[in-house]
This record gives sequence, C-alpha cells and structure tokens, in this order.
Amino acid sequence: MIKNRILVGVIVLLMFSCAQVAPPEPVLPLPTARQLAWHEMEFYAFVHFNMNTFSDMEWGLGDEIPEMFNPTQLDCRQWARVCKDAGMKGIILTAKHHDGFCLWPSEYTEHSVKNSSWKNGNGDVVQELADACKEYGLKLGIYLSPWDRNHADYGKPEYITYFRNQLRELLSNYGEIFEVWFDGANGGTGYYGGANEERRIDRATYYDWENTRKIVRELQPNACMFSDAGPDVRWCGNEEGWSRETNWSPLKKDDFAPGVVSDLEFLRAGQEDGTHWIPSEVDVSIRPGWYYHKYEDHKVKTLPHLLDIYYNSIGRNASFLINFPVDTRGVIHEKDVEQVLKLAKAIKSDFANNLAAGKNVIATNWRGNSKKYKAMNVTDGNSDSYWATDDGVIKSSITIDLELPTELNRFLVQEDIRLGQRIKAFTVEAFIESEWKEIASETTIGRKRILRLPNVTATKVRLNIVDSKASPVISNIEIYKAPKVIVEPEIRRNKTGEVSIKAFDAGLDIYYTTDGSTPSATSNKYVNPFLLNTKATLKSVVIDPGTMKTSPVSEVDFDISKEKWEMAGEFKDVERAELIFDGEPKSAWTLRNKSPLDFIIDLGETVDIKGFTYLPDQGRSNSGSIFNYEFFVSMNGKNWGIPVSKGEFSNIKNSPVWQKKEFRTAKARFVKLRAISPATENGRVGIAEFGIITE
Ligand code: FUL
Repeated sequence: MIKNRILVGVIVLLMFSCAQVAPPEPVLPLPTARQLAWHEMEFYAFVHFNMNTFSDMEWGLGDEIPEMFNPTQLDCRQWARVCKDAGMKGIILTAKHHDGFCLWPSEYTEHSVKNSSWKNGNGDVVQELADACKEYGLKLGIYLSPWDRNHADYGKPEYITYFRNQLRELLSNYGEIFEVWFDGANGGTGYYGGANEERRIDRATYYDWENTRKIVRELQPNACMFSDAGPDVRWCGNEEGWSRETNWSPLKKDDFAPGVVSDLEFLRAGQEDGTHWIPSEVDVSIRPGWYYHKYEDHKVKTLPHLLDIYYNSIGRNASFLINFPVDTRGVIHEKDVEQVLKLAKAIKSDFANNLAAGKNVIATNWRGNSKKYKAMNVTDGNSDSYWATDDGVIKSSITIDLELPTELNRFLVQEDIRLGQRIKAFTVEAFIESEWKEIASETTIGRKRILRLPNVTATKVRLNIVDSKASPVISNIEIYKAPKVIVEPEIRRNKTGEVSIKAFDAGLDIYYTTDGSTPSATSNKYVNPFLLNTKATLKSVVIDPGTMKTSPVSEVDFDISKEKWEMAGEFKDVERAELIFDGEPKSAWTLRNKSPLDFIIDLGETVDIKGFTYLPDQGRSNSGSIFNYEFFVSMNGKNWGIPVSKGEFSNIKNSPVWQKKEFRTAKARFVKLRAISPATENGRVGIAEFGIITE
C-alpha cells in the first residue's frame, strides 16, 4: 500500500515537472515580424549621392540641369565592398532628394539620370546598387524624398499621384527592399518647375500617408517604413549620432501627426507608456554634411567619435545608420573608408572574446522551476531561449560565475523583445576580492544594451533587475574586456595659457614634452592642467600602463599666451568676438562681410611679430571664410601704415584648415586682420581661432 502511494506520488511529481510551464504573458506593444527582422540589421549604411554631390549643396533648389550629374568613376560595387568589410548589413540610397533629381530613369519625369551626361543617359544608379548589394549579400533600402523642389505640381493633389507612381517604380523594379525612408523635411522655397516660390503644405494631410503607406505594404510587405515617428522605425531625434540611455521602443504614435513632432525628447527616449512598437534609428553622417563637399575632406569623423556613436546607438537599443557622402567620382572617399574600417576593426576587437560564453549561471528565481526558463539560457548563445521569472517576481538576480579573477569592461544584455520591452531599472555588480561592488545602475535594456565600464577584475558578475513592467525576460548576457583605444590625445590651451590634455579612454597615462623632443614614459606625466604661457612646442602621447602601447604623437606649436588680448576697434566690447582667441577650435565667431571688415586686437603688450595664423569656422554649417585679406600692425591702434602682409587664402573654401602667413618682423601692440572678400557665396566670414607668430 505504502509502496503504491510512493509510486503514485512519484508519477504525480514527474507529471508536474514535465508539464509545460506557460511562458510569460507578453507586455504590449510588441514588434511585428518585419520589425523583428529589421532589429537584426543593427548596422547599415546610408548613401547620400545625387545632384547635390555635383552642385556642392545640401538642399538643391530643383533648378539644376540634369547634365550636371556626371560621376567619372561610379562604382556601386566599391560602396558595397566597403559596407560589407565594415560589417554592415544593408545600404539605403537617396534615390530622390529634395531637389527632385532621380537616380533611376523614372517614366514620370525628365529630371533624372536619363537626361544626364552619365552613360549618355542610359544609366540607372538604383539598378547598379541593387546588383552590387545582391553580389555582396547586403539588403537594399530606398530614400524617396516627399518634398520635391523641382516638380511644378508640388503642393497640388497631382504631385501625390506623381510621388506614388515613383514609389511604385522603386518598389517594383529593384527586388527586395528592407527599408523605405521618408524624410521629414517638407515644403519651403523652391524652383517648383520654374515658379521660384515658397510653398507650404499641411504635413499631416497632404501626403494622405495612410494610402501612400499602403503601396509600400502591397509591394514590399517585409519593408519597414522610416519617418520621424514611424510607422515602423522612428528617427532618434538628432543628427549627431546618439539616443538616450533610457530608450523605449514603444511610442504613443497617435499623438504624432506625420512630420510633426512636438518634442524631440519623445523620439530620443521613446515612451514607457507608448502604444506602438516604433524602435529608434540613429542616422548620422561620417562627415559634417550629408553630401560630399571637398571642404570637408579634413572633417571625417575619426575612430573615437565613431566608437562613441556605436555605443550610443546600438548599445542603447537603437540601430546605427551611418552615411557616406559619395564623392563626385562616384566612390566612397578614401578618408571615409579609412575611418569606417578602423571602426569595424575596433568593434571586432571589442567583442572578440565573450568571457561569459558557456559559463555557469544561477538565478534567484526561474519560472515554474522549469528548465525551459533556466538561468543558463542567457549564456547558451541561442537567441530563442531566455531566462524568465515567475509572474509577480520582479526583483531578481542572475549571476554569472567567471570561475577565475577576470578583467572586464563591457557588459552586454538583451531582452527577448518578442515578449515586449519590460525592464525599467537594473544594476550590475561585480564580485571583487570577495565583495560585491555595484559597477553600474541603469534604466532600460530593450533589444540590446551595452555598458562601457571601467576595468574591473571579478570572479562573478551579477545582473539585478530592480524594476520592470512585468517578470523579466532576458535572452542574452555577454561580458568582454575591450582593448583600450590608444589614439593621439587632444591638446588645448585656453586664453590664460592653461594647457589641458585629454585621452579618449579611461585608465591611460598621458606624457608630454615642451622642448620639441618625442615624449615617452620617462617624460613629464600629465595629471592636471598646467600653465604654459610662453612660446613652446608641446608634444604628447597616451600610453597604456598595462601593455605600454603608445599612441601617435599629438603636436601643437604654441606662441605667447593670449591672456592680455582684448578686442579693439568696432568690436571692442562684443563678447562673442573673443571666441576667436579662446583656444577652442570648435567655437567660432561669424559675421557678414561688409568688405572690408576689420578685426582689431589689442595684444596688451608690445611684441616682435613675424606672422599670423587663422583657422576658419569648423562647424557643420561652414559659415564662411575670408578669401582676400590684408594684415596690419600698429603701436597705438590708430596709425596702421601699409599692410605687412596681403593676398589670398588660396583654396580655403575647399579646405578650411589652419592658414599661416609670415612677413618681415615688425613691432606691434595692435594687430588688424582685414577681410577684403569672403570665400563663400553666403558672404559671411567666420573665425574659429586667430593667433600670432612672434620672433
Ligand atoms: C534630413 C534631410 O533634410 C537631409 O538632407 C538628409 O537627407 C537627412 C538624412 O535627413 O532631414
């Protein structure tokens, strides 16, 4: 009898433990299948290449003649090769930008490649890119600007028919499209078929988006549509390359009329109580502009900046769409290629060795004590399996046993978003020398969150869920030790002569010299800003104390400090004017050139001067540079005599880098830089920095 009872008990127990434990209830809203596929894209390219490339503009007016479009060596295979080598999964092309010129021979307009000089009008850039993407295993996306400054009917219902016809052409003839990009810039001045006028449209109603979007769903059911607030993918709310650390994929879509965003913050951070799944895409150009301009050849974003963007997009629950302004030859410029490949290499080495892979993991609770939801699922490399807790159990922990003391500085965690975005707050702790220490306290996770942490050596790492919309569902945890980024340090000297030197990464040493010798680990070690108000050449390097790996040398030639300098003459008490000698190249002062324009500076003492230096505005808008100039010196600020130097800053429009002019040594208390003519059509002149060269 007793035996029988035990047997029944065992059978019941077995039945119970084998019974299916139901998965957690999804937390709405959920991603669609097409959005889930889009999430897997993560890193892909934008190509801005069109009429603007040849008119040297960002927003063409629409009156450009098609013959102007004439790339000399167009090579879409080079674009695809670069993107593939950089680890990207697709390319989105500006098939038509605001100026209306079409990169494909559209049946509905003459304003296209068919009337250009390129390939005698027989070319089709969209087709060439579609072929190249196929060859390299990349997906193709299409940017079709709703705003069209060329089209005579823009603003009338007829234009909507035209726009939809073009959309049909693009979505029918070039194979599978993964994303359709609808830009938010709409209406304003334009050529509009010769009328040359300003046209405003009602962004919410003009495009009848509901029916326009149906065309995309009909012809490309798997494609995601991008616009400011979706419907499938949303803008990240800036063009600098970041989303917020707290970043929800849900958004209250119905609160946004198409093309009208009341508060960019909603796009930057999403909305915890959002009603629709509309994840964020970080779109940013590798150069200041979206289109190619020779004058930005020296402004290509470099590795540290690009790495920041990577972690501030993909690492913050967004995708990373990086733009290449393809040049007038029709290729991605070699400087852009160099930097993006550096980025790809850095990403590869950051994530080379997952220290958590296959490691033992334990959790404070797992759903129904079922193996299906066990802790080890987060390190099994299978994105279909996940760790989940019992309903109602929010506060919970999961610990990865690294076995040996292990140095680490990256923590990657993913929710299984098929069940919705749930986590509201979490912390990460490391078991360091027999003690738990908190190393991060954060908010959302979403599809992927990557934390950059200071290096710690720990035997265990613990993720604590602090707050969540419902029981947590974590599909993956990875831990890495990324190598330090050893790039040349940034050197600055402010107006008072105080020098600061900055390394990109933490935990690195900085060394410097002021006597022209090459710095090494035996030179002066930089700890805090220091005073250097004499003429000197400062050289500096960054050294990793662990590996002794040394960066290239940064070098700056300083002249006497600008501590006593003041603006004189017309701009005497204009505070902004002092930006031209604040030692910060990123800040500039610009004004309209009413030729001539005199910048007069009181040096505060008499010096023997033999030259001057000038750095034009380095900002995105390229506010203008001086072309013809005269330079004067004076002892009293009244008698200037003839210029000690005059001429032009040759090629400054295309290459707005440091300019240096030398002349026969003269004594001066006051100096005057006279801008005779501007280098740019906008008639403005901008000065980021001005300096003198003393004897
Ligand atoms: C903006 C446009 O106006 C820019 O020209 C560029 O295409 C960028 C991606 O989107 O809204």
